[in-house]
Amino acid sequence: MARFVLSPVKMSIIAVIIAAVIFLVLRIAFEEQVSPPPPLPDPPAGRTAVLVDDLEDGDRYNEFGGWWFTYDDRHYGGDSKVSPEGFGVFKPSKGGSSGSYKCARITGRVTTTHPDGFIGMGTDLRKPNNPVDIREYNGIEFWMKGDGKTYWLKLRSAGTPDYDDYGYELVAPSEWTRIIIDFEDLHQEGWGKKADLDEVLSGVISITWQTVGQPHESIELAVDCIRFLK
Ligand SMILES: [Ca+2]
Ligand SMILES: [Ca+2]
Repeated sequence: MARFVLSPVKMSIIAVIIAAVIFLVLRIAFEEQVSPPPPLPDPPAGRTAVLVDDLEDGDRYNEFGGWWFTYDDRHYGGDSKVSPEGFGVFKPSKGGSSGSYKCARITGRVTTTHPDGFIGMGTDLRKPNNPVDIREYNGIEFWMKGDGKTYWLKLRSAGTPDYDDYGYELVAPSEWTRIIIDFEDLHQEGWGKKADLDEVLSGVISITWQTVGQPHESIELAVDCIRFLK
């Protein structure tokens, strides 16, 4: 009777394959949610909400079809650093508002190498640099949680080509907090050319959340359940 003997090399290969399979199975098991996320909260009284993204599908696209991204000042001569970094690599983080499972989250640091150092994250409404008319809405709502530092919510728009975007400054609370901002309360920082709000809303490219001031040794900001309001 022929004996079936494996060489040490073959045994090593089989061991590696088994380890890889166990790793994949464990990874899938731990990523799987126990139950579906709770339904989204009701919109503010008397208003209608249109979802931009609740991040629960775990991908890097929002419901309008645009991409999530992060950014920092390293393309502009600085050395501030955001994590996760870059365009096209975004993944939702664990934990979310209203008992949900996922959110958009960045950490990092802001240095003074760039005179206006910054890091941030955002989501394009369509393909990159493809403006969308959002004049049918009159506000934006999202949940926010962070480090108590101040951030700009900005609407990047074709109407503000000099980047003096319409936005709103807010402090990131330590617990998930609902934020409602009416578009009429948005304003420019004021260093650029004055732009017409209606024109800005007619060509919005992305929604971004960006640090204010510098330096910041550590940054931590999460947002979730982003919706336009009517
Ligand atoms: Ca998504
Ligand atoms: Ca969520």
